[in-house]
Amino acid sequence: MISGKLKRARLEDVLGDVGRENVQGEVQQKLDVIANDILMQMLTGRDGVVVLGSEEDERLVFGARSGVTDEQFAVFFDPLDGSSNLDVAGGVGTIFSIYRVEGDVSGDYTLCPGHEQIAAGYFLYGSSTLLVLATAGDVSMFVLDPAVGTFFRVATGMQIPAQGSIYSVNEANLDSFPDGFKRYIAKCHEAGASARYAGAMVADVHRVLLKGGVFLYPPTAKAPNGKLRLMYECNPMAKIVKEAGGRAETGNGEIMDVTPTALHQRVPVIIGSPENVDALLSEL
Ligand code: FBP
Repeated sequence: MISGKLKRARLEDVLGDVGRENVQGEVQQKLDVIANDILMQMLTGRDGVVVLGSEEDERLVFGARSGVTDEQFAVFFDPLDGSSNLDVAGGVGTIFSIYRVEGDVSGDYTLCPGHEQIAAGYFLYGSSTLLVLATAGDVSMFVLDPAVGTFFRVATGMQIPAQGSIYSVNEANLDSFPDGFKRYIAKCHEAGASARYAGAMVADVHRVLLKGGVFLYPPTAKAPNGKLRLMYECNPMAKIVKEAGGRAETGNGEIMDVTPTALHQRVPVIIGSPENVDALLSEL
């Protein structure tokens, strides 16, 4: 449904903003709200989905029927990642993270570290609509065939290349990066590495997953903890890349080791091929 809305966006006049800010202080795009509503409706209606956390909602949302089925889940999601690309038909995505939940959690739920995720994934709405899904020990890719409205698996057991010549970072912030990041990026320049930055984490991490390299969102003067959100951007991407043999760090340890303190907390991000991440960490 979201993929269809995106493809018809300019025809249906659903581009532009809704004139109000979300809890992040970002101006909400119409499609952010549409995607959030679609996911909330779909997920809150499912038995077993007892906790929901969205980038677009200030607080956790509790499913209607906690304690009904043995299989209970908490789902965290970024309904539309890369919102700044919407008006220019650039790559955007939906990111999700799933945890198992024990017992009755009516109204009270403690956020868990990323290592406890049982599954995570993203949909990338690009030249094709695809799903990358990580479960224990496997990363698989599926492509939507719009003719039949079904996702078909096209890859399983995906592995990130050990090393890659791509670095993906918003270099406009370079001056306010910590020195170690500046040194690493200077070495990328010297080595003739390729800079690729779509401005959407889903698109940039997907490229690194397939081609190798590293995606960065370092701390900056403006954002000392970086910009990207732990529960529904960094943890799920970390699980996917790590299940595929990569690394996912904050600069002070693994992303998935971070004990969450808030639904919308931010952490610095260093995600990618093990050799590239090691090379960067050695500069920090
Ligand atoms: P949202 O669009 O979900 O708010 O995501 C944040 C994001 O767009 C990431 O996808 C992307 O990596 C980053 O912000 C780009 O930030 P910047 O414009 O500062 O480089």
